Amino acid sequence: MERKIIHVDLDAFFAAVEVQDNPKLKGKPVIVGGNSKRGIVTTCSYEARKYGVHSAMPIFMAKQKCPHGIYVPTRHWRYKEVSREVFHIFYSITDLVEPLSIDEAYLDITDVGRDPIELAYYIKKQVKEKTGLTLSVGISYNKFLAKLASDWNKPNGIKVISQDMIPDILKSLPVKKVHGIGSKSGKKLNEIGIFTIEDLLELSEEYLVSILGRMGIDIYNRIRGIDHRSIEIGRESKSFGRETTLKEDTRDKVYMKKILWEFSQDISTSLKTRELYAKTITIKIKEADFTNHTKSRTINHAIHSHKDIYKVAEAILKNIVFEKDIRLIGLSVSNFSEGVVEQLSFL
Ligand code: TTP
Ligand code: MG
Repeated sequence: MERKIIHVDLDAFFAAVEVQDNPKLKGKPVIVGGNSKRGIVTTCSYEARKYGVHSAMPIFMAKQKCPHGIYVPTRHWRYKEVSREVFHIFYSITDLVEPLSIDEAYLDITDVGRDPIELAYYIKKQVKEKTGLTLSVGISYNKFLAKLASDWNKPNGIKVISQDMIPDILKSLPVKKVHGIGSKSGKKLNEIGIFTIEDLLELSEEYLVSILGRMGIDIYNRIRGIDHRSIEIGRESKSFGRETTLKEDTRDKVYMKKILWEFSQDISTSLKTRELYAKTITIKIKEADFTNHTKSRTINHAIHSHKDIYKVAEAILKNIVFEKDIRLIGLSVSNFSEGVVEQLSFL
């Protein structure tokens, strides 16, 4: 039986909460961020987006583009609070909810027994009533297409993608719209003259695998409307990280530091999108003879920035004495807490 999947994503989430809590900001270009050392735009209202401001842009650049914008600091505890209210509404419809981030989720409504479009309007109405916020809803028969659909008419949109629209509706979209094609793969494809999904559809599965690796199989299927991934409930992991097998067995710590720097960056991004902070950092090492070792350090204040994670990782690495060459290195974080944790005083 065909599944019914909904993807929901709140519009300009942090900025919309700021406007909701301070109605004077309504209709104004509101830019959230700027209270952190990095001075990066976290998100901004759609009014600010008209000036070319977007997430991850340095604040100084946003100020050049939109000098009359209203710049407000982030209030994570508040976004978390509003997010909980919104997810409460999702869970009132079905238990099959997969949270993707603080403002985004998949719902499998196959067995809910209600018309998906009617349900989409119901969700919008409930969210508006309880929180004052708007969101965009994508409806389809798999995850890939549902997520693509929610992005279609943002903000405050509803979009259905049904089987009979595939593949035509996808053809003109740029390749980076395909879940699984990141900026690196996108660039690779562009370099060989593949820009749109229509171009991608011309390629054989083998060829896609030859340029994108195993992910090529998923991409080949997704653009043909095939995506069997199920909704993963309660997936909230207790730890996450990255590891890699080294090009050759080595004891070169300078090389390893470079890898840990890169891993710290990815892990920091994952923590930030999940609104999490970690207290325990672990390095995993596999020796040339395949023996595994782990070394952890638990610190007394939770962290999530790239540099903080790297600093701890570097300190752990410094204390490791290699008796053999190693073939794999990994970095992971665990012992999570939500929101900003007050730094413990050592005094
Ligand atoms: P998004 O859903 O990506 O963005 P958004 O809700 O602000 O806007 P859109 O209408 O396009 O959905 O992210 C949700 C929230 O996550 C966002 O309000 C702020 C936060 N966020 C970051 O902290 N860093 C980021 O780089 C991004 C993209 C979002
Ligand atoms: Mg959003």
